[in-house]
Amino acid sequence: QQTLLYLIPVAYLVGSVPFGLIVGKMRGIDVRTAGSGNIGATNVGRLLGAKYFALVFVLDMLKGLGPMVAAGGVLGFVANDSLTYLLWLAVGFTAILGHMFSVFLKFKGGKGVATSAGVVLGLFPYFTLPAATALAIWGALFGRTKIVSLASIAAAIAFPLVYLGFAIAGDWHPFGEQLPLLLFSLLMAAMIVLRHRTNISRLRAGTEHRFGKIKPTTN
Ligand code: NKO
Repeated sequence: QQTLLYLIPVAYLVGSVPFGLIVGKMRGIDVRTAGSGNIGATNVGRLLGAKYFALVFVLDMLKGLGPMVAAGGVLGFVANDSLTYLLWLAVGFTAILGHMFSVFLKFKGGKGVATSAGVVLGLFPYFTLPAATALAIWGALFGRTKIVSLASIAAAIAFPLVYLGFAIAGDWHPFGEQLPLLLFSLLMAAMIVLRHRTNISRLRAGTEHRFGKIKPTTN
């Protein structure tokens, strides 16, 4: 447990590494002042091409997966009580916070979709159904609309709802891992949706970017 406490600030630092910005700079652009102005995989891909989307997505995802697997390894991938689960989840949560409020970017940052996906992957086999559902919704919405933000927001909202649905329909035992996992999923979803505020305004105004097209608006 104590080791997990030490991992929390480490996860924050790892999450803070702005891979989208770094990759953009290596190609001579500041992604914060082009496209949507976001440092995420979507904006880098929008500006530099699909290969760069994949690269930044994987790197940002590893920022979530890495700390989760490290913390899981410390525990032997089994936690015996809610507090230990909370500490384990806190490691992933701080990685996401690092990405969103980076210490290297004056506490600005990304929207947390890829890093959250990494944290969720690191919790396998927990969240298998919510993750599969979120992924399916993401794919279906992106396929139909080509709007990444819309797909991300819908996937993020579906994630805790599916978890809650299955927890209640199945065997609800809040004193093990389920309550920590539910709280974590709700918090993560709320943060992702909040970080998409400017996207939501653009969606409502009908001016949101579709993948492949660049409009010269920032934020
Ligand atoms: O530039 O504001 P923008 O249009 O870039 O970007 C909006 C976008 C920001 O997010 C990203 C990361 C790209 C992630 C693509 C992820 C594809 C698969 C993940 C689906 C599962 C999501 C689950 C969420 C929480 C569990 O949105």
